[in-house]
Amino acid sequence: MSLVVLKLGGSVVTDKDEAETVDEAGLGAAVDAVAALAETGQVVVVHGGGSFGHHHAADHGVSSETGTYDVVGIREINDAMKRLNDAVLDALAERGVAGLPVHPLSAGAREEDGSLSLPLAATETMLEEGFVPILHGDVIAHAGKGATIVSGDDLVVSLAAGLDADRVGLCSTVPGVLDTDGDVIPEITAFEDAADALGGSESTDVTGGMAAKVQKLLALGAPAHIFGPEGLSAFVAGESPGTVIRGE
Ligand code: IP8
Repeated sequence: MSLVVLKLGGSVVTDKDEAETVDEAGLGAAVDAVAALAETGQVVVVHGGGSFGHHHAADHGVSSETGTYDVVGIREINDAMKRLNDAVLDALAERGVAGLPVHPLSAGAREEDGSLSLPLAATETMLEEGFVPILHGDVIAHAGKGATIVSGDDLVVSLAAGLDADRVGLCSTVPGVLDTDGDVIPEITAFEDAADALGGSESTDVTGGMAAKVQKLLALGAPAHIFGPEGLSAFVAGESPGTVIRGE
């Protein structure tokens, strides 16, 4: 059975300008897509932080680089993400999809060099038993730093590699990887295909933005599609909306 890992960007499922506010229309369209994928195969969903995780993280000065030992702050960030996770699970349940939460804070950790270790037994067994595991960007224990933020994108890479996914989808508010004219690049098979637009490989660690994302997705064994909400139904149909990233 084919396995899809789908990331729902925080800006797709929440209203980024209003604290802890779900974007009902965006979430509705996203969970419709998850329901359609779940009908024909296995699917793992990861959602981002949007207006739930990010301002709590900023309030406590926590990022993917800067950690904290403040347990109140760690819990505030994690609790906010669990509230968003609940909203996603509820919306799925309304469509008859058997989603179950996997909270990264309690499931994984980061090593000193920042690499993510995410044991997959829970996710794998849920899939085998017909559930849809729903993970999310989170705060996570980090060796030597207390706890830092793990983004949904990092979780997607780890899940897709560890579960040997057949396809990966990253739905955010950008329609794909854009070239220097602002047009979507249909396919990237090597970093050089998009180096001009992404600012070169040397900037990947600093920006942590699209360049870093493309580098990580190129290393996967499965095609990864980056698209906006308008591309969701095409992705579900097995088409190639936005940019497809295919490593060699
Ligand atoms: O929105 C970040 O996840 P992302 C999650 O996928 C938190 O980067 C807790 C800010």
